[in-house]
Amino acid sequence: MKMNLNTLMAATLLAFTTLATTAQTMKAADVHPAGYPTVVAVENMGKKLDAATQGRIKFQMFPGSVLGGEKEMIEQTQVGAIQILRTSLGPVGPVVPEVNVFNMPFVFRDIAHMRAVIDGPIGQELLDKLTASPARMVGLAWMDGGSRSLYTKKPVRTPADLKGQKIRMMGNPLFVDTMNAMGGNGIAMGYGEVFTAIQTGVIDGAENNPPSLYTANHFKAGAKYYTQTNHLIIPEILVMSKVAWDKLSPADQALVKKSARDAQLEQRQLWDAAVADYSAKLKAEGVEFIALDNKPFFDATAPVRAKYGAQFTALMQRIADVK
Ligand code: GTR
Repeated sequence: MKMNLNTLMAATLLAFTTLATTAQTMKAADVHPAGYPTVVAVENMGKKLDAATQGRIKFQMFPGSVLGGEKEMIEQTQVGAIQILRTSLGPVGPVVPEVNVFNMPFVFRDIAHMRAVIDGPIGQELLDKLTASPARMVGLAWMDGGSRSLYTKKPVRTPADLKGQKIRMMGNPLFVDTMNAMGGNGIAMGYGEVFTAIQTGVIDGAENNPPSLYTANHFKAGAKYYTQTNHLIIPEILVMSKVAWDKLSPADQALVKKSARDAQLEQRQLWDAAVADYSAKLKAEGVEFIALDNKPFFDATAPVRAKYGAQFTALMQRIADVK
């Protein structure tokens, strides 16, 4: 059948309209600077999506907290001002309480255990719970945030050493309770305020993984002792604003999910290299790594697991059963 000119024009117009309505340049945000494993993995994800969709889906990366702290960025993602957000799961807890199961102290035995859980059915269930919640965010993938340990101006070896020390925690009451149970005084504060707070003595220290401690320069503010408590192993999460998600066709949604999963695996490689690299750099800068048996900190935080874990008993057992 021969297409007449009108049909051809109508078809062309339709194609352009479809393109115009579905093309999206998505703002992607992260508190970490350019070059950080999460930032690189998300940028690469954007490049692959751009190529696979002939430019219909692109990311524009805003690293280094330029769009705000994590709490603010979560809010912007919920309303659709940010389309792609990589955040710690920590500050997502107050918005979606179901995810707090991964935010509990010592809920994972070690990094390998955390990875086995996020890669498996429980990881998918939690992404789905976030998506199904009223938070207006779609859980795309997990990323590695390693394991968090204490860094302070004075050396810490036991919970008793933390007495009277003000330690910055991420904005989630669960973490303030965790620090209080560990022996210190937990203070909730945005990541961007920590440097000055240590420098001016508003706080005595904080807790994080080696890549964050190095790239945020907190050791230069005076926190030179890095005590290997490994009290929190919190996965990072990659989410899309529901506003942006709803504009995608089902095929594009599937493509985004698939590339997010690829980004999860790529970030993991970058992460392992970054932990080794930044740990060496911290030591070279004179940061003292204090190795210790963290059982006293594990025992001290039992009441926190009891309080916040009461609603997750069955799920926590399933997590513990993952080999
Ligand atoms: C980092 C994490 C960030 C942010 C930061 C913090 O480990 O990657 O997303 O949550 O910790 O302590 O605020």
